[in-house]
Amino acid sequence: MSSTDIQIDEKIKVVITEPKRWKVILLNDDSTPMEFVVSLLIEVFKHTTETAERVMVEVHETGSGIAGVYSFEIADARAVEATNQARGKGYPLQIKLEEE
Ligand code: TYC
Repeated sequence: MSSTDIQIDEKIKVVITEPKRWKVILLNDDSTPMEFVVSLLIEVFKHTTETAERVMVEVHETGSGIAGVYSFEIADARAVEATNQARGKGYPLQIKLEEE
């Protein structure tokens, strides 16, 4: 090493964290039709008829239920799509996102 060379002693710390996951939660109301909620769960949240009916009944009986758990981008996009479809039909369905 000549007198002008410099030596760099560098340590790089790599920190990997799991991306956060978000629950899409359906809230109960008195007027959104049960069949419509089931169809949203199938079409937007990719449920089977059986699991869609189970989630819908859970929301109807307890006040809320989880439609799915996703990255923020997917949770937000599905919640917006479901809300838009409900508003398009004049239903008051409420959907919220909650960090897992
Ligand atoms: N409670 C509604 C009814 O009796 C059905 C319903 C289920 C509404 C789930 C909203 O997120 C909901 N028609």
